[in-house]
Amino acid sequence: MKGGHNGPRHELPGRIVSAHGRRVVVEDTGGNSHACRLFGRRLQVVCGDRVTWVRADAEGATGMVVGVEPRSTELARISSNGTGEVIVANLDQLVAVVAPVPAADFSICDRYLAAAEWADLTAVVVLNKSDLPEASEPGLEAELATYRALDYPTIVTSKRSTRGIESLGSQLRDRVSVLVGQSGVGKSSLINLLVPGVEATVQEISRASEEGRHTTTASALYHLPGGGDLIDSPGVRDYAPPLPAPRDVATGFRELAAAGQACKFPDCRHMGEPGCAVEPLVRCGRISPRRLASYRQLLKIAMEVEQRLKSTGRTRLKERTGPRFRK
Ligand SMILES: Nc1nc2c(ncn2[C@@H]2O[C@H](COP(=O)(O)OP(=O)(O)O)[C@@H](O)[C@H]2O)c(=O)[nH]1
Ligand SMILES: [Mg+2]
Ligand SMILES: [Zn+2]
Repeated sequence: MKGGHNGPRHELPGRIVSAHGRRVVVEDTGGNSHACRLFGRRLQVVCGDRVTWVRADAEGATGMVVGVEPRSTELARISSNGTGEVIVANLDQLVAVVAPVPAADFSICDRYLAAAEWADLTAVVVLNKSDLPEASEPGLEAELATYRALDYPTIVTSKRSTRGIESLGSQLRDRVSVLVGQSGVGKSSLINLLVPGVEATVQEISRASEEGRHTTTASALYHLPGGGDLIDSPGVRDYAPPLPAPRDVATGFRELAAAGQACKFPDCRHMGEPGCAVEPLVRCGRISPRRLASYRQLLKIAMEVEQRLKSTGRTRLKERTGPRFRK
């Protein structure tokens, strides 16, 4: 008999521990994993989501996710078509990983940190591959010092020498954290050190293509032996978070949010307005010009988004002059 003898199929609580498109792995309350499909086209889940699922034989799966709980937090990005796309749900902490190779892109790091501010996540900066000779370039240390001065914990690590792995471990304890950063910086390698027994796929990259190839598209959640979870996210070439209104973009940058209190105009965008309190602090070295440049890049995107919203808003209004709006 279809449906078995228990009547309606029994809905069970679970958590998404791996997501690759519409193929997901659900962990049940006993810690067992189940390959699942998603029920219906509209259901979308990401790593960290709390879900309800049922046992069901589906193509290559033994379960079906039928519902998703409201999220406490989410980390998202703007996808190539300009819409927001959630990457990870129900996390507390973002760990931005940089390395000397591939060359550290601190503007991406700043974007992740801004995303963490907006999503109410604590944030940490990790410099991995400290064993490489390129790691001792003074420029790198100066950038780390900038983050430290902003009260972001910074941790220097190495997969080779295992330097910093213990302090990274204690920073992660009892929290749900996501590792983010350019492809090839060593996120999966760090997970393999921190979570004994797992084998996160480490991408072997040739020196010739140091940018790292974008091969992983799945994300996965691992349990830390001392408590807490760690989520490996696929590497990115570029990252931009969904942005607030232009006047609020500075809230993603701690030093600009603080300095902005003293600007002459309350809605100052720190773009050369008279009485701006930010620029003098940049000139005297109290605010990093590189951080200001990162802010201005995001501000530019936010302004473009606002422009687009305004123009589509107008079309929407026109479309709405249907019966409901006609006098
Ligand atoms: N020298 C050195 N190489 C590392 C370190 N961590 C990772 N790698 C190498 O960097 C490459 C990319 O690592 P992977 O963990 O896949 O990076 P991911 O793309 O951020 O997940 C691999 O060849 C790793 O062996 C490190 O601390 N030192
Ligand atoms: Mg990886
Ligand atoms: Zn200003």
